[in-house]
Amino acid sequence: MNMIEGHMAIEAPENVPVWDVDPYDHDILRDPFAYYSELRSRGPFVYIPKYAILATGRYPEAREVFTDWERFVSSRGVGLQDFKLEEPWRPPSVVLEVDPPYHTKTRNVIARALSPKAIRALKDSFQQAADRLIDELLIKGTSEMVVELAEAYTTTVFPAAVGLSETDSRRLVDYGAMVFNALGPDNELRRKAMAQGPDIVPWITERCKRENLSADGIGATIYAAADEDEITLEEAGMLVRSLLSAGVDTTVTGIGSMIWCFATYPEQFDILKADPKLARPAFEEILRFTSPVHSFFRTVNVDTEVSGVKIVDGTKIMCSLGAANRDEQQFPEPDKFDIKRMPAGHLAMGQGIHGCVGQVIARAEVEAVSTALANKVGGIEFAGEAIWRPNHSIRALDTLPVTFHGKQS
Ligand code: OVV
Repeated sequence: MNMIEGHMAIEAPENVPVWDVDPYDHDILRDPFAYYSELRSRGPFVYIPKYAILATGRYPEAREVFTDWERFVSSRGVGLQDFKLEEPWRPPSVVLEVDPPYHTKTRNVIARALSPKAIRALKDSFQQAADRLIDELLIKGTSEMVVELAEAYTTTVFPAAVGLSETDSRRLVDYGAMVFNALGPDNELRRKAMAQGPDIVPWITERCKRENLSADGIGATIYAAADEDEITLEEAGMLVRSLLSAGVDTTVTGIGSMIWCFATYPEQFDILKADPKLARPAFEEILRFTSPVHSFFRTVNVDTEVSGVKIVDGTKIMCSLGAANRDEQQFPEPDKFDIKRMPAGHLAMGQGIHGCVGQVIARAEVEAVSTALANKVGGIEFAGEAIWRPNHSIRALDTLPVTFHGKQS
């Protein structure tokens, strides 16, 4: 069998356009919107020879692949590598990289630990942290918002909510970067991220142990499920690892992208200021518009057909969530940023049984920040060039120099 990037090197299926593009080109990762548009226009699927994969940027196909977990499995990895053929860099996630029936058990445990009821108790502390930080940034005036706001805030409130006894902003952020870069090709970007493993992975593993977690956090709730024999102690530790894998870079990126959106579209920030209750729909539109996780894969686990295209077992399908969220068939005037749009069904947090299990806490974290902005900040203005940081699965800001102006009172 011919392999490429850890999966079977399939041929282009009949009637599927071949597109000689590299979706991991750094120019595309930094500014993907022309690529997204061409991906959608070429067809429901394209075949990308460099990686021998199918890619879809259209909403209906991306949604179909994401929701049908029986034909499009996660247990063979959600990146380029097929775990059936190659061993992944770390033991697979017991919730992201598994299928039912096993998935149902772990998902239930982590979903309960992150339920609306569990998260409600955290809302006040999130708001206090956000208010305090925005006050400081207002006094400072101009700041680099990736480090000073998005990372500073997320790596304070989230580890506290999980109950970590020790936090390290850099290691948490860089672990996320490793996990998300690992889904892409074995190139320089991935190797550079992975080179940090010996420093970061043992630290993460240590943080996931029960004795290093507070008695009242989300981590403790997960371990309590092991006491009830719902999961094993080892699985509990692995689910805490999932929290640290998926809960930091995603939220950091969401907050950075929110500031970027409001600096780019100040009239939309004025609308939020006039009605701070728009914090929730505003975040949905920020998610749709920026798609912090730009792509995830599924692996075809049975010869099948989608939109008239015959697809064979072992095919890797790259679902471009960023492209699907700008599909004009689904979202009229998709390139318009409109916080009142309420973009129901956007794919930024996935869809179906693997849809983001942390979305309640993510929303609570981000909405505390947007509420603080709406209540305290008069204007959000770029103070230099915003620079995006290439990552194989996340579209994150690297540098975001911004000035917060006070409210005239
Ligand atoms: C990158 C990512 C997303 C979601 C879940 C996980 C990782 C996990 O490790 O479970």
